[in-house]
Amino acid sequence: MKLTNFVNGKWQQSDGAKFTAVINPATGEELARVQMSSTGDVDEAAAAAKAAQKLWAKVPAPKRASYLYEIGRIMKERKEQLAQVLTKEMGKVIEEGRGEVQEGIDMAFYMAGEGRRLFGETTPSELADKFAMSIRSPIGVVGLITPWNFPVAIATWKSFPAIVAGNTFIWKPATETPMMAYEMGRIFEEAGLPEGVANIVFGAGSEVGTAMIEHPDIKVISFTGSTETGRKVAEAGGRNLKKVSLEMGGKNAVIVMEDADLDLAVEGILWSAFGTAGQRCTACSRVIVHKDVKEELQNRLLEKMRGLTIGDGIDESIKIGPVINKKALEKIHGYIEIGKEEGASLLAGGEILTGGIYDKGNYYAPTLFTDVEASMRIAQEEIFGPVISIIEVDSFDAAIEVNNGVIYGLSSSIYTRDVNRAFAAQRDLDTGIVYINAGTTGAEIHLPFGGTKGTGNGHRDSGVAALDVFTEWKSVYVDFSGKLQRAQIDNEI
Ligand code: UN1
Repeated sequence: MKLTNFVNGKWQQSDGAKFTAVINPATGEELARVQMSSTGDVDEAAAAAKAAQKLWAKVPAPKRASYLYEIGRIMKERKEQLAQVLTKEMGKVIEEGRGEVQEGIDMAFYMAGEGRRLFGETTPSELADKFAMSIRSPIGVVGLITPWNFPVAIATWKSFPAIVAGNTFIWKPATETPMMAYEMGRIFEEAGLPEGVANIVFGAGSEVGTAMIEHPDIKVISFTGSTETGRKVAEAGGRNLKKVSLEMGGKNAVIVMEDADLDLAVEGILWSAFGTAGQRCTACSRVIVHKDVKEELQNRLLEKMRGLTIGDGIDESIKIGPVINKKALEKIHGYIEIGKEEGASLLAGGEILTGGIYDKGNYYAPTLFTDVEASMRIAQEEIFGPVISIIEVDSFDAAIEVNNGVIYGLSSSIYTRDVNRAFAAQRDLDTGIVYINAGTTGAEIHLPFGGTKGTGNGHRDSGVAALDVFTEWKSVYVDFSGKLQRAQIDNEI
């Protein structure tokens, strides 16, 4: 299978295009080959998107939304097939593959509803017989750069609000997971989305991403990926006076207080730390535990970890799939070495799995470190793999301080039965998402998604907040007095 760009409603290959392999991380098998596009391909897509946007902006928003209803309907009909492709190219276990596709379906229907809202505001004018309102106006052509860990959901968080608001888009999916983008392109076609509204350009960030950020006709860049790359996107975007929305790393913690329901906490920790093999930006990678329950929590975690099945996630009995590629495997393992050198105690895991299927794919053993100091690198840096670091504290205040003592601020969680502490925590935890008595993952699409500090730059994906990224305010004054009325001069109040 050869994956080529989707531009102006057509699948096309540029002359002399190079291709690269798409590999199933569970088996090492080649699934497809994907085009590595050039700056010229981005130029072509931008021209198509620009022409299409002029017409698309004039389509009534409820009509634009009707395409989203159709896209959602097709995704729902094909949910199982999409989940299978997703699991094969990304590696997450099939149950989570289905969950991610569901997240995209939810986003389609939710944003379709926005077609009949897209609320603006009316405001009294300071002059008589004058009407004032602010409306959400589309921005133009937007560029979407998405990661491999949520190849469908994150793309829908960005593309659906973009189009319902009257923009057209160019989407650069991650090189590791282009098959889901191909599937979505087919769905856009089948839903009858007008040509040029949705464009997909495959390729490397260094070439395609850079070309998008530099392109004068692309007005917004919405990026999800590493903080390192995000910073470069922001710098280049700033130079080009673009609106840049960034969604980046996390170092999310679960806090377990001495009054917590420990069984519940153990389940929440395991699900949010080892789900998606720890490759979520919301993944739990630190457990901040009160000293009185540390031993007990550790023991229960260790016991439950023994029951985790690791393998090819296409098999329903598997709980933890592979990590995305060999480079990720090396990076995770590097952190284990660092943790040991720093003096943390390794209680479980800490190895690249070998033998049988493990030799073909990229499998890392679920890992538990304890006696971790909050300042250690394993407790500060994003590992993006199935690794938990346990940090002991002796008070609620210390737990909050440790939680907030990292450069990231995406998600956090606290287990406590004390309602006062729970409310204090939601106020004091410096993250964009806070969970009380639940793990750090599992954000729902109709709430804003994003984080503080090094996680973002003030914007949010998902929820109604996504419309703030893809619209700008237009203030409209209608003077029906029939005479010249001068604001600030003729109306002393
Ligand atoms: C991500 O890891 O980039 O909240 C997205 C969650 C999912 C989305 C994660 N709904 O864990």
